[in-house]
Amino acid sequence: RCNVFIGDILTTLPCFLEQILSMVYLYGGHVTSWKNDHGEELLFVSSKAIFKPPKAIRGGIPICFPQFSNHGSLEQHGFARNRFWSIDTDPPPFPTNSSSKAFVDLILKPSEEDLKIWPHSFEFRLRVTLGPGGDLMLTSRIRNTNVEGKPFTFTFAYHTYFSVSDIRKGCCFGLAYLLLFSEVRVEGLETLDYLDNLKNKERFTEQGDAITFESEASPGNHLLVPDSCYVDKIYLSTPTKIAILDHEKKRTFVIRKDGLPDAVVWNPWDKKAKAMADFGDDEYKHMLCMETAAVEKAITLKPGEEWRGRQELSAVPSSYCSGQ
Ligand code: TA6
Repeated sequence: RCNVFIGDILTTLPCFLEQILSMVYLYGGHVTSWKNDHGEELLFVSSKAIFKPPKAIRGGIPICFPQFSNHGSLEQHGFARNRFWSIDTDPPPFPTNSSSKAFVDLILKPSEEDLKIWPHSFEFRLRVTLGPGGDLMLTSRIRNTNVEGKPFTFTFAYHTYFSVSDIRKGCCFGLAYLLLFSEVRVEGLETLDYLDNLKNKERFTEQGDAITFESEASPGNHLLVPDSCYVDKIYLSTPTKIAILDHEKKRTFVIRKDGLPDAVVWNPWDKKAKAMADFGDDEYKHMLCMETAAVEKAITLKPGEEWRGRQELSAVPSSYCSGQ
């Protein structure tokens, strides 16, 4: 058994929990580290990240809930990543295909404040698991616990920041030839409610079997977008397996997902990087966000219903990446 600090409380836990708890912040239910057998960090966290409210931690795996992006009254990407979660000491049975013992269960419920801005009772249980081969699994279970019979609707993403040696030499497989759903948000003006306002969106299909990067937000910016705009390239109905090839490191990240049909690809590139206080000017070169998400088709839960979204990350030698 090991003594660990959870927040500022000294707690004794089984030692394997200590390893997991060193990777997860209760603030945001936020995974901030995932290392391979050689102790190499596989996730990107900015050197300027802020690990306390009101900013979400810049890097790792922010949880976007109850909304992806910023439409309606909620803050960008919802409030879950800006709240303190608790260790879930009494989770209901977790049907998982992992035999791993190294996991931690976290839980988030809405505060009175949260209910004022999003009037829905929920239980959000997150299990972070380190698999026997070093794979990292996140499984979210979101249950509608409204007693007055109200359903609720949400969108969701695991906003994962992968560490890459050089964004200009990396590429993604498994996304091309898919319908691309580009949401153009014009800053300063009224934000487009992109879920209901499809006419403002462009849909087109990527060409080629791999996606490379040469500018902000995404591969091959097809939209002539003024700097004042955000562009999120949201890939719809993507395969359950996506690969990111890092040429220099001879490494491939493999992302497997369930319940998360969409994928968002993002890199701020140079101008936006300079404009972000919690991001180093040159750090954009060494990170790529590949976000497994449920965005285009929002999820509706009736009272008592539960939704599950799972992503499993592994890092394998590059021979894997022949675009399989
Ligand atoms: O990655 C998708 C995205 O919506 C980008 O447009 C960018 O805004 C990014 O999320 C980061 O958002 P954040 O609120 O964490 O600065």
